[in-house]
Amino acid sequence: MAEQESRAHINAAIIAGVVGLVWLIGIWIVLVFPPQVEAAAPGGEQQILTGTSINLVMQEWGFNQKRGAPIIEIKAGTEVTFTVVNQGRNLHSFQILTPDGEHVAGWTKDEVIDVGETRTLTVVIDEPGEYIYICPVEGHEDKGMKGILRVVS
Ligand SMILES: [Cu+2]
Repeated sequence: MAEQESRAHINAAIIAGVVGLVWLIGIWIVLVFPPQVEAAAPGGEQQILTGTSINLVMQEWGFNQKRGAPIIEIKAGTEVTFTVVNQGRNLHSFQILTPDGEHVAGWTKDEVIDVGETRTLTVVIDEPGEYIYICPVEGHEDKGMKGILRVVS
């Protein structure tokens, strides 16, 4: 009788152990191979946004995608409005810089966009060239919140 009981306990412990192990393996798989909720574009090509009205969704750690950012192509001397929404869990911000890192437009890391907040930024860039846009919050650029802004004549 006592032997049967302890056997039942051992079986319960083994089942609990197996269930726990399956959970851990599942969590490990999700962490190591995160599901691609929003791929950059079908076929993995770099997405390109154009026009005078550019919509950007910020999240960890990218613009409009899980990691990285689309290429934005706008016309020199033309008014372009960026609508930026923070759909992440962290504070983010949005800034346009020259290739040398000089501020062109947007907000600093101290002028963060709250979670759930939407902001618009209207710019006219006269000088054609390859600019960048980033989230200037500490470390976010390195995590993927950085994209190319092409200004074409
Ligand atoms: Cu950010």
